[in-house]
Amino acid sequence: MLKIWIQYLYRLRLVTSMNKKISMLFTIAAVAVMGATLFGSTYTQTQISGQALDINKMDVDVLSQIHEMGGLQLVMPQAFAETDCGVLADSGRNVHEFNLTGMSVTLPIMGGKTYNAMTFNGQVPGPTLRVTQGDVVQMTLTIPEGEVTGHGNDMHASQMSATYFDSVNPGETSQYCYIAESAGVFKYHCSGVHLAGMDQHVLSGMYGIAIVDPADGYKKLMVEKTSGSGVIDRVFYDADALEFTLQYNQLYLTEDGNYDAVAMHGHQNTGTVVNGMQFGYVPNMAHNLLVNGDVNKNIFVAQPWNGLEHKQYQSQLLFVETNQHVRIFMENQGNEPVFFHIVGEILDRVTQGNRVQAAATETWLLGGSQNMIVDVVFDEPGVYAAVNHDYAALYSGAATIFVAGDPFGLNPVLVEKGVIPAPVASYAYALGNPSDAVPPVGLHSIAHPAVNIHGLYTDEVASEMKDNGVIALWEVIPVVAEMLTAVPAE
Ligand SMILES: [Cu+2]
Repeated sequence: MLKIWIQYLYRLRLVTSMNKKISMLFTIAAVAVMGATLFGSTYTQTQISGQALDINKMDVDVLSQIHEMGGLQLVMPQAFAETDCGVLADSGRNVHEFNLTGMSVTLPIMGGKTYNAMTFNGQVPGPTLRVTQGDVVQMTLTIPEGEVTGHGNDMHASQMSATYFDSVNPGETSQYCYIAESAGVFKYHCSGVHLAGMDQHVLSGMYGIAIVDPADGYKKLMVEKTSGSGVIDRVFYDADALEFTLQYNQLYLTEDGNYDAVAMHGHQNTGTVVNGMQFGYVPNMAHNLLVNGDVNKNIFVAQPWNGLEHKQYQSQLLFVETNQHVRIFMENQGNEPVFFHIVGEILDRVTQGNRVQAAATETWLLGGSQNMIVDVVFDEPGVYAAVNHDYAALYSGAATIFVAGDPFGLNPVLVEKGVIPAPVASYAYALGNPSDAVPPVGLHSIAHPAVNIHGLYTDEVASEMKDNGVIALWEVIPVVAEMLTAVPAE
């Protein structure tokens, strides 16, 4: 297959420029021969004869390896506008029902205030949809009676006329279906009321992502290492990875928490949010206690969501193991660019759609409504800040803390105090990872050791998660704190 593709590519190039190329080669050869005759020469035979690309002499193995690693394939996805839910439901493909409810709610912002949010299902971002390339998505949008405005829904994973996702009035339900033809991360968002107010609805919270796993799965990850000066020693990681989602956006708000269109048009944001919150993934009191021995001794410069009273909004950290394949699904939902960088790490691979864009790069730029998958391995135990390296964004909320391994040497303490039965490879085994940064399980997911309730959720959403067994850390932390501070029995 690969060979056919190469031959095709070769033929295409050759045929389109055949005549021009041949005459050019003759010219080069003629000049070379003339030069060699006149001056005595160092030209090789190959140079003199102007030998062209020979498919049989190419290192097909190398190309095959590039292909294996997710390298460039010149394959255009077919445009597909199938929307008949009945036909698609009986097509033999897997069908995923994706039910969204448009609702306006009040949600907190940093600093103890609230804002008038617009949401899908009472959470910001909306639920993450995960399907496999070729699956059918059946999207149903319901707007409850009494909702203040109509809403629409545009899923970028679809390829169909915008007329299908026109707005839905309060008290009504609408549905469309499509085949997720292209793999990658894709935004979905409210399209306003016949496009009017789309900016307000999206920037107030009506956005989310669909992850479309490639039909043939994810590729293993190659990280280039050295085993000596000038000696490359590549390391390969299995396609299975611990996965996270990070969605960037901004808030544009008036003093009383309403959408500020003037601020938006002037690109003067109120704050930068990651998964809906400013500084949502920084240490909290439990981390203060574990690391500093005191709930009130802050580890990080800004801990705005610190305190049990914040419940689902209390900031949480992202825990990974060292030497573990980590995959981050990212979307820029906002109006400003994201210069994604992990302080202390290098982005081992950047993929957009299902095509590798870069490897071993320090920062990657995401424009508005653009996505990427970042594969990274944290080599050393430590604390790493994933930031938007636009300083205005970084200092207004776009700093997300990853903790790899056991950088604080807590294992002996946690085991001794009975918090964990045995040493662990990451603190996720003791505290879990925040639910809003954990995507649904896909083709090559490593299961998170535990998940805690964290996110810009209404109390109803948080309570439903609790009923489904997701850990409410605000209830667990006091117990852990007691274990840690208890005086050992005589
Ligand atoms: Cu809307």
